[in-house]
Amino acid sequence: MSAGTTDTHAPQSAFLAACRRQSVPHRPIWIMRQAGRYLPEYRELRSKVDFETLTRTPELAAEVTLQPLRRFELDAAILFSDIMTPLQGMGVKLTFEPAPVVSEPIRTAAQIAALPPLEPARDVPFVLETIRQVRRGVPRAVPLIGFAGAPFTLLCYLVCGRPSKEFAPARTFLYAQPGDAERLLTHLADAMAAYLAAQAAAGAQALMLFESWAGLLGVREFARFALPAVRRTLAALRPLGVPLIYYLNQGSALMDTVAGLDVDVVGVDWRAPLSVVRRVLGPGKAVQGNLDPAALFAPPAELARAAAAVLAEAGSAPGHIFNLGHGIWPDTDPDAVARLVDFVHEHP
Ligand code: 1CP
Repeated sequence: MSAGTTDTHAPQSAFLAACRRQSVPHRPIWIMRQAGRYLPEYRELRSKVDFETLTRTPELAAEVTLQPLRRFELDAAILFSDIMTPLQGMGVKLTFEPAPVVSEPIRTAAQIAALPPLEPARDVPFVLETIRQVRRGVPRAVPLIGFAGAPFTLLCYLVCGRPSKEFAPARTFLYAQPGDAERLLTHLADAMAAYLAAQAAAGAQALMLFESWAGLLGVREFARFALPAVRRTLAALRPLGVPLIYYLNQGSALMDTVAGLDVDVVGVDWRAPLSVVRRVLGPGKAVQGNLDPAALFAPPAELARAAAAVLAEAGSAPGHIFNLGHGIWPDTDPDAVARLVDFVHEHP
């Protein structure tokens, strides 16, 4: 049985209970990038409308948010948007090709000082309206996750201008202009706090920060730059009372560094077993993850074995939300997702 099938109170959902480390009737599961190109119904819509228009048209963004929930008994919805969308709201010129490309990378003290604060109701009203529409249309009272990019991950795109394997300009920026880096991170931390608070006010029931490029940094640089900025965002959001999730990609070496963060859930990639992650984080944190997206390409019995291994490593203590370790790949077979969701629900 999925969360909310028999009751309409999302606060009693398995997902929200697991965020709070309460016991659950079944293990909740949702999938990073669950709305997207692996779904034929998304591709169909996307063939007529470009990505940016999708995200800026509340009816369409709400429709895409809901598409995976109609197919699968997922335990949470995630807003269909992008981590770069609020930066566009702050006047940063960027295009999606399909990955985000910033036409004038931000690298100077003057550019940083000129960045305006984000005023969500004025700058990204369509995101807030999408949230309101999703909340009205969501089936089975599934809770909605709002999200933002974590400050350092946003800095990577702003400083480099485009995605890259090494994000060399962003990393050299930290060493060459540490004061500018700290000012940019502080600005982004405040902007994302305002953005996420507005999402919660519009109806988002959990808030997630994506640190997709955590793995670029050594522990020392992470602790000096990325961590204080995340802490600043989280501190501003804590009084709201909604569960807070911090996802780190390639963050295995950073687990003891994030263990002290005031966050409800730490999301992780597949590289370290959840048993190790939970031991390092301690009993005060829930964990989210961490099946390798590649496992969805295995024959059903192998996929089941891989999912069972994740469940076993997570253990039976409350506070595990099943997810992939990173976003689902576009060429994934939706039937594999259906099998995974059913398997996780059948193995509490
Ligand atoms: O062609 C298209 O349809 C555009 C592809 C696309 C999509 C579907 C982009 C461009 N963004 C998105 C949606 C999106 N992005 C969502 C909502 C979908 C869902 O989860 O159901 C979310 C949560 C994001 C978040 C996001 N965007 C992250 C963090 C998560 C992660 O994967 O690490 C990051 C790093 C981005 C940047 C981005 N935007 C788009 C792409 C292709 C990328 C990745 C670029 C890169 O690899 O650097």
